[in-house]
Amino acid sequence: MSDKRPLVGIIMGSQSDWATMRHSKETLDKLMITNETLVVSAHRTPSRLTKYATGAKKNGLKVIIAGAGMAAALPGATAAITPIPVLGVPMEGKVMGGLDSILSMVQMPAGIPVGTLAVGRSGAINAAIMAASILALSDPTISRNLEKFRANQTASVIETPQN
Ligand code: RP5
Repeated sequence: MSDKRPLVGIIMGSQSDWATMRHSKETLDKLMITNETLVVSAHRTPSRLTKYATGAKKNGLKVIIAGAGMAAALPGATAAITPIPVLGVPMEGKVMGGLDSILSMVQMPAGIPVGTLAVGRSGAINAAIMAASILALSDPTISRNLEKFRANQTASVIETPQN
């Protein structure tokens, strides 16, 4: 790891989001990027969210990945408190596969952006890679790890489909 303190915070609105959000953690771990995880809900635990987001910058976090479903307020509410980049991961849900969640994250009012990724596992993985890209701008070790990760991914794509 390039730093002992977590550089990326992975937060989620519920334990039920972990099955998706663990992909963010697994991807950051592969990239050797220090991270921490926390269940925190904009609706159910607003004080926990305020404490976490208020302290995020001084605690050394550089990016927050926030996963949530339904009326997915967590990324936006986090971005309202902290100036560090917030990447939103919408959960797949019962309303048109997660359309409710993605719109809750994408439709932020001007001035408080949330970088919103795809619904579900792809979004969770891409949020981690996007966090790595942001960190790589100022961290040569993460930059090298990210280049290796992408080269390995490219090398793993077969040309001929297999049965
Ligand atoms: C959201 O409500 C959470 O992010 C979760 O995706 C959804 C449902 O939560 P549970 O009822 O499963 O705890 O706040």
